Amino acid sequence: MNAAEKLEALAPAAYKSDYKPVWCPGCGDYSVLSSITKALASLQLRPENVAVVSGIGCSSRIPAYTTCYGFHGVHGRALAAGTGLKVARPDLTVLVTGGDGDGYSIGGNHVLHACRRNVDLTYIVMDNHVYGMTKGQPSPTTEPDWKSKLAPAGTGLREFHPLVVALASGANFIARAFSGDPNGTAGLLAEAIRHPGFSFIEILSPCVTFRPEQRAWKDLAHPAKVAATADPVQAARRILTDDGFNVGVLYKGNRPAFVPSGTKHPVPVQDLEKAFET
Ligand SMILES: Cc1ncc(C[n+]2csc(CCOP(=O)(O)OP(=O)(O)O)c2C)c(N)n1
Ligand code: SF4
Repeated sequence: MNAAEKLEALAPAAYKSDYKPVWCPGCGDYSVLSSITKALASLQLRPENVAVVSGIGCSSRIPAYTTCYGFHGVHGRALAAGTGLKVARPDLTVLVTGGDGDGYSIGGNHVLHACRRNVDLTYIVMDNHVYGMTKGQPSPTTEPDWKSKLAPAGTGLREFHPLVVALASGANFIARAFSGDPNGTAGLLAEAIRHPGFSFIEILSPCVTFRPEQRAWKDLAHPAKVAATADPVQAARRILTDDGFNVGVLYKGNRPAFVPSGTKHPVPVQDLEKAFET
């Protein structure tokens, strides 16, 4: 029996911290948290070998609710922190989590370059088409005719299409999930974590407080009818023409993950400490 086999098998509860989430009752993010813990348990990754990195927003609270290492950073900068961590500590499994505001507004430029760099990490966006934490402003994925206090006549602006942008920018794995299907989402997350390179998973996660009409997503979400493709042209056609509720792996590329040359991996902590002394 090797050392790993001697370790006790971990159930999803082992990845949940004692902090009680402060999300509104019915928020989709509860199910996403549950799916993350299920995915980690299915892969039997030890919590001390996983880091969950986020920015700011309701969805970005996730790191505190897990027993993994966590970093709750600055709005829109989660991918910068997560990419740096993975490059310095490639032995860790890195999950970067956040919302559509965090990722597609203030953090949009980081998304493009994280896709392009193709560092081996998993980016999980809980997309509710609104800024939940700051009380319901439109986000880049908000529909142009959605009326709110800040935009009483709607924004009139075309929505950002994250999956197409991710594909064009070089993400190596692209999936859409729905929080209302926690087991299906856990399976997609596990597949995303296992796949080498930058994996992008967009989870439709309703904000029941500012977008109560999103409760109807449970009737709209449906499994993708076709298997994942490794052909970016086919994936682009599919993603551009689907109804936005097509759930499953939509693209599974085979680009090798980026590994920086000339770096000793993992960098021993003593070496890092020495670098700070001089
Ligand atoms: C630099 C900076 N700008 C703006 C804010 C205010 N702010 C906090 S969360 C947030 C948006 C949150 O929306 P989203 O990322 O979609 O997450 P959700 O709350 O919907 O899960 C904004 C604008 C901030 N904290 N820091
Ligand atoms: S405001 Fe919306 S996103 Fe934030 S916790 Fe409440 S339901 Fe969830």
